Amino acid sequence: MPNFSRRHPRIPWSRRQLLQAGALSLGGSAIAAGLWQRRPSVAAPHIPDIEVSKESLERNGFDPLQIVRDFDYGTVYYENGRRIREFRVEADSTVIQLNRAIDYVSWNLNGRVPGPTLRVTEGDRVRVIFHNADGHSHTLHFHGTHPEEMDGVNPVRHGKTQVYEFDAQPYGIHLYHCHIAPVTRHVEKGLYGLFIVDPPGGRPPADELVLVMGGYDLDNDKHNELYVFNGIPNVFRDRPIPIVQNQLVRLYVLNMIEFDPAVTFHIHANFFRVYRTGRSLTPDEETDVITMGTAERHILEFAYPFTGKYMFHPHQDHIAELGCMGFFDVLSEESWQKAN
Ligand SMILES: [Cu+2]
Repeated sequence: MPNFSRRHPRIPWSRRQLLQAGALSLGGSAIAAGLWQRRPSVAAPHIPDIEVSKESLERNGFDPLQIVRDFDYGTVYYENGRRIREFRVEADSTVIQLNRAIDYVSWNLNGRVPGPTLRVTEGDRVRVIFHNADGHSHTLHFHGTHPEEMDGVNPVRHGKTQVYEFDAQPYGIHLYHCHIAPVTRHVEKGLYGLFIVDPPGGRPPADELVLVMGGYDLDNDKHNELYVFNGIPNVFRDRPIPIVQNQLVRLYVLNMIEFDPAVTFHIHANFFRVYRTGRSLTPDEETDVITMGTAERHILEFAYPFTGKYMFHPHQDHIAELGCMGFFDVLSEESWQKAN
């Protein structure tokens, strides 16, 4: 069982460190955005009293809040002067409690939805040892550039192991997911995750967060009944993500919602800079709502000039009302230090 008491987010970069690194430049534009809202633009979710208890999260075996700052860099080896990052990923089925009323059989990777956030640097050799402990056949199909035999579309049957090995390229924020038909079913049930390829020189220091949007089609009718950030509905509505005032946040956001052609991602009371697919070191645009088709993902950077609790959600408000809803809890540096 995970020990939740130890799973507070790490102490982020101090404001001084960020200033030194030149990473704090957003405050002015964020204030200028002037989007302070006295009332939330989205009505309170209409599903009554369905929050997941701490006990349920422990039973599920993963905590969405812990996933927010959990990056798997693999085991590092050097072969012929080449850096190898080796990952172990196992597919299986587990029952997860989505809320007080609903248990759901998820198909997942390393016991969690989304699967582990695999993180490498461009040019690394990536070796993923994929074991399928589930009764159904599954695969891992990575986005990025690689040869055909590493494309992850050939079934890995129950009890079998497949090694996927390729060079990490190009840098950006990518993903992996199962590619067994019907892919909608295999993805909807939880077989997906982020694959971050850092640029060779890295990015400026920031408090880095992961949010993966998903949907659950509970009755197999090709419509989602519940929506989530990091696997569980409304979990960040009930337990906001703590961040620090005026500190640069780098958000890695992925849309893995099947059946809905596209969703948006919106944050309250602020603007963010968009690095589309993470394929650039300079922002492509600045906005407060961005449209993402399935499998689209972006890096969003922002800093909150005011303390307080601020919503984030898709602006398809019915999707937000069905579980894809969260808050950032913006703390002063002083209260952050006290809380940690
Ligand atoms: Cu699958």
